[in-house]
Amino acid sequence: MHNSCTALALAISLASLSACSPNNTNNSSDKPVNADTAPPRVVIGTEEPWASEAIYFVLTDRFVDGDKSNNFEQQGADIDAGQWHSFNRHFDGPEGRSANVGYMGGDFKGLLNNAQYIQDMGFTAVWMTPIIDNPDAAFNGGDPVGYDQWGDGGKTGFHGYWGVNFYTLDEHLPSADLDYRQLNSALKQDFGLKTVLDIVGNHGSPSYTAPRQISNFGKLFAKDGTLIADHQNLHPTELSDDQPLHALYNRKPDVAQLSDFNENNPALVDYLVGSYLQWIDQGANAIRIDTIKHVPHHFWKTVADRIRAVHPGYFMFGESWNYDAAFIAEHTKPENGGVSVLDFPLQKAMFAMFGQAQAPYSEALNALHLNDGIYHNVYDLVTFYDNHDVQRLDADDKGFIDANNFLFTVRGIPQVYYGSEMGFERGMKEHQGSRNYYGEDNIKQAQKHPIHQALTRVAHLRKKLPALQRGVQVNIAFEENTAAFLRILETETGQQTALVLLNKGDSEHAFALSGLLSNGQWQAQVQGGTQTVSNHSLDISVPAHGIEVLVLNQANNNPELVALLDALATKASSDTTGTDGQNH
Ligand SMILES: [Ca+2]
Ligand SMILES: [Ca+2]
Ligand SMILES: [Ca+2]
Repeated sequence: MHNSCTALALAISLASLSACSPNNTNNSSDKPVNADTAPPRVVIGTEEPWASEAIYFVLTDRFVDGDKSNNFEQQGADIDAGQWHSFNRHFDGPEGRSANVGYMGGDFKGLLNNAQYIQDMGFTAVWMTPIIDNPDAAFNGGDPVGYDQWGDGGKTGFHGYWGVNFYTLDEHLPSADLDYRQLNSALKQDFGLKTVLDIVGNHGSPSYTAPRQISNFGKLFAKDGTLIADHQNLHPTELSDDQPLHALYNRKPDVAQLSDFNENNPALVDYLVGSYLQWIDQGANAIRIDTIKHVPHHFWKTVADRIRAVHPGYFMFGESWNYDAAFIAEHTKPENGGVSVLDFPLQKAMFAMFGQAQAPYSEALNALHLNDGIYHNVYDLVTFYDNHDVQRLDADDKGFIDANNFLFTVRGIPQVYYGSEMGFERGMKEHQGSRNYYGEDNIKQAQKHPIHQALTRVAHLRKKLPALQRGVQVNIAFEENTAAFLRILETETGQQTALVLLNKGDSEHAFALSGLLSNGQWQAQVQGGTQTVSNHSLDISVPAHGIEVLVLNQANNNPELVALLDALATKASSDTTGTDGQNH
């Protein structure tokens, strides 16, 4: 077994070594061509099936309202003279801007009605915000929220992260003829879209600091509707061990005024795991874990083990909102559950490279972690330049085009936040409009937008090229405005190397590449035609804010590159000794 892996397995990580087993064959149809000659080495970043996906992330309530009958516009209007109603809680900001912390009508129907739009851009998966039942009113405690004003007071659970019943869909999402199972089924069968379930394990709803408890805030219900926990609007330190309804909660505050779950209570673990398994059974293909760092590793290890006991190899990634790679990488270790993470350190670098700062491409080098083994497998990380938590990318159209060209070619599984295909609410933070309602008018506009056009091009390139999905990344040069790197995939069933050339400058750039390139006929994916590499060098120009991807469908023959790959293999092999031996 070691011999077949020797070659390469990557400086990356130990997980990949198991993929080198000769018995591990993959018959998927997206394999590169040229399978005639069995190569002596195996070079692959990851065999994780999710590496082939590209994820479009929607805040479901803010995407498209496809069914007015589930908007519940009068919800909460009967409480305290209507001040805690849940629908359309609007804030005006400066310069015509606005934000909203109420429900705005987006639902499963609106998502399904626009699935073709998502598929056409080149995405293969949709991540939706949590689908579970949230409180039926705005929160009447906490710090008041306003435009650009952080707080939960007056905010609703439109985002889904304030669960009160983890087994029931929030009433704003389904339609009479479209529940979660039906949505998943239709997205897959008709549009080839997988789904990511967003789960919470850290907390329920806002649960204390209110003048009085209203609606279902602070409560937790079982699948059959039985009340199983109630914070009773008490500060966590005031909860009592003598009150059974307090047993599922921790005794100290954690995030905001949210009820913090007691991860050491087996009943709590059973409750949550049971709900996750229920939704997976209804068709969720992967899980994104909210606030993962706010619950100890042992909890996630238990959750992952129990899910994978039923669904072997199930892919999960967590939101550990931190820019220290060593910190967030802890989640990726098998002993902590083997959960991939959203790549916040690379997000920070992308924000700097493609936003107002226009930092050089070299900014990314410290965040890529290609060969240092910090992450269990760096190729499994979910990469993004913005989402609902962070400020939207503050860039002009060219910056967004540059960002997408990088995101869809660099290592990792790309995730794009709804609306970024047209620079929607660019530069905005939460409560400044970053989560505003998108709607079909914007979807129509987006299809004519230059960001959308360039995104579609590069997303389809990634979809077509296995090397961009799972190939080992070898950097050639990361400069001020240009980057050049290889993505190398050599397996027993075929070989493909992609040379990625990026230019975020305002003028055409003439790349003069020598070294690391293998001789042969490379196919230019953007400009078209064939480029012949001889003497391991290539001269080629890439337009301003442009991209070229050249593909070689044969084993690499460049001595310098082959030596480099072999050196990485030796390192991976020695790293393996004594650390993870039971897997080999
Ligand atoms: Ca609706
Ligand atoms: Ca609700
Ligand atoms: Ca916690």
